[in-house]
Amino acid sequence: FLSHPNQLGVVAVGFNGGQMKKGVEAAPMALIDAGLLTQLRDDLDYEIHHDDIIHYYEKDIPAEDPDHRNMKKPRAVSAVTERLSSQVYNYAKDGKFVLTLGGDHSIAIGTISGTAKAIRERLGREMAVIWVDAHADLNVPEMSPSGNIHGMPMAFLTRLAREDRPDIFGWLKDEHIVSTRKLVYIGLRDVDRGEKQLLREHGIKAFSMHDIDRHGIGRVVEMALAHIGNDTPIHLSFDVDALDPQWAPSTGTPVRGGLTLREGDFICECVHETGNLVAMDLVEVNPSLESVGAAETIRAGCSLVRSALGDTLL
Ligand code: HAR
Ligand code: MN
Ligand code: MN
Ligand code: MN
Repeated sequence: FLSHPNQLGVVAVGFNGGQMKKGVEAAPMALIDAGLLTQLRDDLDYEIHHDDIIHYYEKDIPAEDPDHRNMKKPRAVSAVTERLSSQVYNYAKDGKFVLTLGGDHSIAIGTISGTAKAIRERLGREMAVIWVDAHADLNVPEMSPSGNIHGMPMAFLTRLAREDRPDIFGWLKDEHIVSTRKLVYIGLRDVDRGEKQLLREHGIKAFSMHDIDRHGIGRVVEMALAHIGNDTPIHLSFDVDALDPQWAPSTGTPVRGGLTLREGDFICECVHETGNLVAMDLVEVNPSLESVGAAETIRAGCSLVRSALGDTLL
């Protein structure tokens, strides 16, 4: 589905407004300083298109941003993701692979809407999303226990949550939306009550850690890809907290009992092997948390991205 499979558009998003902990905005810098883009260029032969800017979107962030429908910083997240959506769209509409380095997971509202729109225009097709995470990030604002928007992106992207105000996600149009039938979760283990109900009601495909223990990661990835179908463009949104804190301790909401780094890499490798991957997000690396584990978390993040881009396969 990529007209230029060797061309990589990179967006570095230093945004933390979808949750309350400082530090996640430093992740893109840390990942790039660790050599990620150099590795992709020199070892994997990608031609990198990057403005060499870490975007903090200061000018887009409003001074006044009171809560709305239980959402914290709704205008900031909306403005940043609206901008990000068009950055991602611009790469994807040219047929480049788009890699976005977050930032907290609220930025997926921007990345996924941008790829979905480009894929619709360019190929006339609906895209699928593989969401690898300890969390479902499917909360409708009113049912969110925290009000943090990084726990809500998939609700807005599927229209389970909707808001018409143009400054609070009203800019999301039909062309940005993903069908609940084309969404697959892997790695879930901390899902809120209301989210479980939505997963059931809408028959959303979800593989929890329990499923991975039961069937093994190989069978789970096979089932996830079978659900999507073998002729569908895929956007992979990888929250580093899907990994067990043993491999990725430096993240805002760690949950024990997660994926090994090898299982995370394996998911990425299998998605790469489909040949259908058109975009990837890596989010929620927070180098300021668990200072001992920061370097390890960053290395894990680099490994996941390299795996999704075809390293580690012979
Ligand atoms: N479900 C909880 C909430 O809505 C926690 C979600 C957040 N954590 C994340 N997202 N890192 O994956 O607040
Ligand atoms: Mn997440
Ligand atoms: Mn998470
Ligand atoms: Mn919880």
